[in-house]
Amino acid sequence: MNKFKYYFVLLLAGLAIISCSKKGDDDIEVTPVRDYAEQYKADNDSIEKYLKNNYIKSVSADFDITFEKITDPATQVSIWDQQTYPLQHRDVYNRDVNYKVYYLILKEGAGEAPCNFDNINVAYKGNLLNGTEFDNSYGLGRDFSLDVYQGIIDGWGEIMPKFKTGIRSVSSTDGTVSYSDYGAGVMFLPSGLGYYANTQSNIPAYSPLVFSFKLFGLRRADSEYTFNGSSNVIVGDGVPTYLEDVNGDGYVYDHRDKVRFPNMPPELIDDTDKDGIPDFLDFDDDGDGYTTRFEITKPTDAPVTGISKYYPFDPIPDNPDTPNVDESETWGIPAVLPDGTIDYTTPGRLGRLRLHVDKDHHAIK
Ligand SMILES: [Ca+2]
Ligand SMILES: [Ca+2]
Ligand SMILES: [Ca+2]
Ligand SMILES: [Ca+2]
Repeated sequence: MNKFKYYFVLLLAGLAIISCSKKGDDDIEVTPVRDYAEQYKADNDSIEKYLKNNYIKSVSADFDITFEKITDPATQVSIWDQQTYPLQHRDVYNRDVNYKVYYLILKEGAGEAPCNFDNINVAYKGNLLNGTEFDNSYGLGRDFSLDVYQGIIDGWGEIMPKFKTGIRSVSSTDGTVSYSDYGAGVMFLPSGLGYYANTQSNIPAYSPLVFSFKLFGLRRADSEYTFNGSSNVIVGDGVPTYLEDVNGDGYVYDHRDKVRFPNMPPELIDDTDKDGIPDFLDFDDDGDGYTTRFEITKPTDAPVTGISKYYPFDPIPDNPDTPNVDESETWGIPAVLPDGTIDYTTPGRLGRLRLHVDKDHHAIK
């Protein structure tokens, strides 16, 4: 059986808020879920103890890393103290807990960083703090969405954006895809950013998790969704989610989610028109009554040609496989200049890519 699929099903099951254990046929004991802040204290103690009592035994040329318990402190320097891969941490706000999540950068990566809703291709290995391996993709890249509302644990979306993808190449002889210079690291997740109270195969409830990983590739998400009567359907608005991260911190959050974010710090919110819907889920970011789709649609008289109905956000080069068609779109979405004229032609001009969040745009025109 496909092990990946199996775990994915388990990931999807991770939404229960109570854990039950069966005691006999008609006696079901319901245990209330533990307090997140208290559990975090315990998890952080365990993780820091792990970091101080284990050392990096080896890192292979392709960034397979092994840890082992320190048996000779004279020669084995703890993960905590070693300086080859200085221990990093990131502050994460989740369920009213201010987490400090530790991670190691083995290699940053030469490609692009995903945002925390993008789709990634990643090889990984998961261990408990006692060393037990609970999952392994055996060096193969697997596709995941970092979107927590599609079932993945919160910790992945918080740490993967600190890394960059690799450079993809396709073999001209057999079409094999390979990656070089990919990001590689290790994250040490408290259970509150993992499966928490939900027991998984080989993972007891309330387990901190250690993932070592290699970030190969990514596919950008465009996350706006509509409800079609029975479920949410992702349709996007033409602006990729990572470009809707207005404050540029690499992350977007749905601050309407009061379970995850009961008291969302304002500096984590990307909501241009402050209508309570974050830009990456808002069809009209600037609240001017014109949808983003409309605002980034090329007018028929625009001095641009190309394959798309919409302005691209990154220049699109000509496709060498279709020599008779010019698909290049080098200008991208225009900037509105202070005097009200529209500049289609200067790449990188300040204000570019921001037409859809500029509520004065239509007033100027
Ligand atoms: Ca979007
Ligand atoms: Ca942000
Ligand atoms: Ca909004
Ligand atoms: Ca608008």
